[in-house]
Amino acid sequence: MNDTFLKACRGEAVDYTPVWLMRQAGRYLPEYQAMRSQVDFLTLCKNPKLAAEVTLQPVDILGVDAAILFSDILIPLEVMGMRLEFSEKEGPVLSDPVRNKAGVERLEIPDPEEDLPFIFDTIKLLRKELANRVPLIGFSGAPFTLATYLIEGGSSKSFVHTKRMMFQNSPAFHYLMEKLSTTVSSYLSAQIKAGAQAVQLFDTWAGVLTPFDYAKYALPYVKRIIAEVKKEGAPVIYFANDCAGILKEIKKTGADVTGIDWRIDLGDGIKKLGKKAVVQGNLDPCALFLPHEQIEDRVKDILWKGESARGHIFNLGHGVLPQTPVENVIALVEAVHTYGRKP
Ligand code: 1CP
Repeated sequence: MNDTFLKACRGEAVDYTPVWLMRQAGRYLPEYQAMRSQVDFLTLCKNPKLAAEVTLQPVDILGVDAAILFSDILIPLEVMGMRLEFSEKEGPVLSDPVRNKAGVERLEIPDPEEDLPFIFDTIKLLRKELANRVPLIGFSGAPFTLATYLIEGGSSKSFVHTKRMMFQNSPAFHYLMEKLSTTVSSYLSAQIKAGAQAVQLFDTWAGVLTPFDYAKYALPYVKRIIAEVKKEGAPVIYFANDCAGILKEIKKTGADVTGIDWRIDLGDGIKKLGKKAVVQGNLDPCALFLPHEQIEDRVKDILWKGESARGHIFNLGHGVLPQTPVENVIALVEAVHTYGRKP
């Protein structure tokens, strides 16, 4: 069994630096595109057989050291009572955004196993199909990031509705964060009970907050979720995109592993988190457009810097972009496996 990834999460000694990639399943893979030409995105997420197939594609094609459940962070918002659509152009659209107390009150706290059975069926099917080849990672959006989608009604640039609600209607905002935190805790715990061997909390938009506001409006909920989910015994990874300005606060999350985006030098990130930290990251996803030798140089640099932490899991600093050439992603994984061998 390849448990290198799980050992690295726990800060244990490993033979080589393990690697997996955020968004390793998806549009850059022709095999994924073939599947998507047959079914729409939400149908794919809700069909355990197809979702499991798409989850396994990068494991077979790239030879990564972990699989990540194919789903989306917005899926649980549907069973909280929101109408969710993915439009080809605009991305996710949530109708009737939540902008006040009444909106928060309407949201239901789901019973994950009861309301999202396909998630747990997919996890169980994947554990069977993986047969311990590599560990399976489950995931959820972190409450602040989920709140931005609920409040904005989709993607955003300025997050003006989110911050306005945060500042002008703090009680309603905190009430929303409470409901989301309860949902995320039970959702991640249920994923681990069903067979997920590690879980990642994606806080994609946490970096739009000032350090003060991150500490006040987001961090307490992240801490609470991580403390709760850790009781299940599986490692918890916390990834905040654009984390450089808030790393001092992120140090307090209690996560087993901290994901780092590419905007900060990995060595500097480790200095801020302390040498006891286990880190994940942080190649710029656009570095995959470089020639192979230059990808290798950047891999070596990141591997070398990762050595100063208690543990390092190689990853990109954010998700694989749809335009990425597959052969470069394969070359990346090979380079990590070649140069990440421990003497
Ligand atoms: O057209 C398509 O096929 C849909 C594209 C797609 C895919 C492949 C979306 C729509 N989601 C996903 C899968 C997905 N999303 C995974 C699968 C597992 C893997 O990594 O291989 C994961 C973990 C996510 C998580 C996710 N969804 C995040 C957090 C991670 C990140 O990238 O920051 C976020 C923010 C979303 C929202 C989302 N889902 C999809 C879109 C277009 C968006 C909007 C992004 C935005 O607001 O800019």
